Amino acid sequence: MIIEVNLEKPKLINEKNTIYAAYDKAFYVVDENGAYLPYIATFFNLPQQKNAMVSVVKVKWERMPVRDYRILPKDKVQVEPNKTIVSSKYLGLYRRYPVHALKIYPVQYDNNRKELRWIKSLRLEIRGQIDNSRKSVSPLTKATQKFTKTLFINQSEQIYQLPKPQLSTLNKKEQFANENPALRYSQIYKIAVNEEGIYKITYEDLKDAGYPLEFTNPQKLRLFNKGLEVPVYFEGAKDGKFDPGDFFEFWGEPNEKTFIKTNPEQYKDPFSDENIYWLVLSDENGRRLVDESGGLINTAPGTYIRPYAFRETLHFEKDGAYINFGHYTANVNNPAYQIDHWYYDRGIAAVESRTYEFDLPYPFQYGSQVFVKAAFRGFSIDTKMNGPGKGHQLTLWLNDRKVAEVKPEDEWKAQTVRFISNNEIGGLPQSNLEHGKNLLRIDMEQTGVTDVVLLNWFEISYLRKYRADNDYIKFRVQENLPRNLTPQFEIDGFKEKTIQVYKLGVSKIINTRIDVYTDNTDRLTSYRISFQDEVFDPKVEYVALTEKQKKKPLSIKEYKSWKRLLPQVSLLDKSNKANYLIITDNLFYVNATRIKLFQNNKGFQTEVVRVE
Ligand SMILES: [Ca+2]
Ligand SMILES: [Ca+2]
Repeated sequence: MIIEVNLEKPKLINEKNTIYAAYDKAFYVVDENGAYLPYIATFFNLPQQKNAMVSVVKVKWERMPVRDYRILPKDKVQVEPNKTIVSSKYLGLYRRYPVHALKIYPVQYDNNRKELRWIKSLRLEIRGQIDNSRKSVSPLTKATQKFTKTLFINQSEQIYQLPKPQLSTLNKKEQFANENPALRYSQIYKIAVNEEGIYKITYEDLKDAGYPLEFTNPQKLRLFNKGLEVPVYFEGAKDGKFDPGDFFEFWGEPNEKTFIKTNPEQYKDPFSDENIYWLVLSDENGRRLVDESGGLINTAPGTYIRPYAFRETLHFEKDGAYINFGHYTANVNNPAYQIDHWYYDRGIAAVESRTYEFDLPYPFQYGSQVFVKAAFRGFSIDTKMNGPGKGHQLTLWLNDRKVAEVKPEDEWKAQTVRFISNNEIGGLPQSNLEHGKNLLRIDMEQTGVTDVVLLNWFEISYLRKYRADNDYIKFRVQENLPRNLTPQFEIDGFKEKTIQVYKLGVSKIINTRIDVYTDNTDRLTSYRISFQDEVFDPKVEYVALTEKQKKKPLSIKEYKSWKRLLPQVSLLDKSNKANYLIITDNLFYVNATRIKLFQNNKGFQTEVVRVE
């Protein structure tokens, strides 16, 4: 492979009364005479996994006199005796492309003559041998072309990759166990959300975020979250172009329950509620929500059944006060993710009764199906409560119905977690719930001791009517429906008629019926959506909402590799080690790279990482 390099005259930077040569994106070395010189690093692709031979075929120098060039004292820095003007090294594989680094040292300084010479043009020959590789399948897709073009200096018809590795699925899984699969693709953008809902991303949204839509075949777009592909609903992808009017939708959730398996009180994520959905461009088609007909087909009596209520579980949690637990060593020694530090308030202290208001939508009126679960942590550490048969005391009430009670003899001690529920006792009556405002009350009656507890969160599980609240409802099929009948969902309560239904992870339901309906019991007149679906899996969830209730993400941003000059190096790559890590804002990046050079010269391998 022959490479022609043409270089511009280097910029001369005057700093602290010395001058040094500079190129954009250059790195720096110090030569054996102490001259501070730029070099350029780039990558090429060759079908071999060992170092290649690079030789200079032709070089044309230019010279200019420079006084006061930056010469560093040799005893203070690590010099690189470097007689060559080019060097190359095999770095490793990126995907299946062998990546070789090419370094060009285009500037030399002669301190006796006070003369700088620089390479104006250079012809290189790179020789390798064909290993076990093959040329990329041609023609390359636009996305791959764009990616190889940015990474390698090769012409695009000269890109080689290794054959697909013959790994078993298990091995492959092990190899990438901790890797974010989204980073294997190109055009990586991060969509941040912190609320549950249907998100709609339009042409304009992506254009505003700088997404290169003109190169994008929407069929090849894929969305990943926490290592798994998320199916999206796409409108306008058939023509292979992402143009105005096109959009996609997906079900988004906040980042939560990260530690709930090991620490059941940690419902929220202790570090961030922002969840990242990775939008990438792939060579393969992405997962899609399909259109599924929900037409009212079974109309004869005795063929369909209308479910009237489903089980809804709502989580209530407020970060009202941060509690340190500073004086209790067992808690101080726990890492932050093992113990929730955020509570409703600074605690409920005996003798006291405190009430917490919360909103519930449309409870069904009949039966005894209401279950409450609340997470508390003790706060007071009164030594009088250390003995046997002593502990915190509280009674939990829902709208003046007793849920459960903890007695001192239950020995709930000091600052430990306690879950309180009526799951074992039996459900409270549905008629005890109101649509809208409801009350959870905590009574603490213990006297003669200091008894303080903290409310972390509570959950109400109840039967809910199929009625939208604020033009939105997430629902599922009613429990224990007869299996020989087709469920016909009828959901009213909508103020607008632009109602759409999604079967989460599966489909968007079309051919639904939307009409104006007046409820027999409460005479509410509203828009109603009806559809039939043969699903009896009680875990399948649906969302029905109006167009206005679709959400927009917090942000859409291009993903920037932590190591921007070597984007092909994964964070988990073993070659990524450093003795000294500088984490900085973009603002200080240039100065930080100078510290990096200084530390490198002292023998510490140093990395600079920019925060976003
Ligand atoms: Ca289109
Ligand atoms: Ca909390």
